[in-house]
Amino acid sequence: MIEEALTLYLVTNSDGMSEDKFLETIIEACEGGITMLQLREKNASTRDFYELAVKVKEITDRYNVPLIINDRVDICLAVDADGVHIGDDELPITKTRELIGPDKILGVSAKTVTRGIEAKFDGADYLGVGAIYPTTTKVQTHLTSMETLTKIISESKLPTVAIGGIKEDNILSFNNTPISGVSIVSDIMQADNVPLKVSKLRELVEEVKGANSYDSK
Ligand code: TZP
Repeated sequence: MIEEALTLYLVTNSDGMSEDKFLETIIEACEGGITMLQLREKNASTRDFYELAVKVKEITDRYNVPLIINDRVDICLAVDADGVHIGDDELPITKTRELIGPDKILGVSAKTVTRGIEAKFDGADYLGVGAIYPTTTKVQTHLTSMETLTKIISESKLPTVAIGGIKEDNILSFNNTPISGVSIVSDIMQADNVPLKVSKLRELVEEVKGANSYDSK
């Protein structure tokens, strides 16, 4: 299930968007074929984050798209989201797993092989690795090479999404890397035609996953 859900994973950014436009973009992304959605609100108050998460969950439930909450275990539990994604500065992985229970999805950001192995051992379901390419989305990150990405996947043996600067025109660069999918913010959130963009991205990432599974046989 997680392997399919990671295929085209939208991470949201509502900066500079009205709420209506934001929700409309999410509806269009679901219609276009995203396979999972992470609600990422770095600057919202707890109440605003919660209220937005309730609205987003109504949409993702309608389209059967799993909803992951960035960082906030409390919001994940409050809206009964499908899971939570944590970075380095959040609660420890084992504590997060303890709080969310065995059934919710736990994603962890990893930039090193050590962190990837730790995440596997401590109960993560998947890894997010990046930024692979330079990104214009506001994040504190540095670049991770394709070589490190490949090593993290082979050593941790966890399903892994690549993130950071991934766009329609560079997805095929993952053709020899056994990723389970890609996480994308701006190429989807800022697209002029969101459903069309998502369906093109989905086609490309399915091609990459198909090529990689063929290679590994
Ligand atoms: N973590 C590493 S890079 C990144 C996050 C959340 C942002 C990726 O955004 P974009 O617009 O897809 O480059």
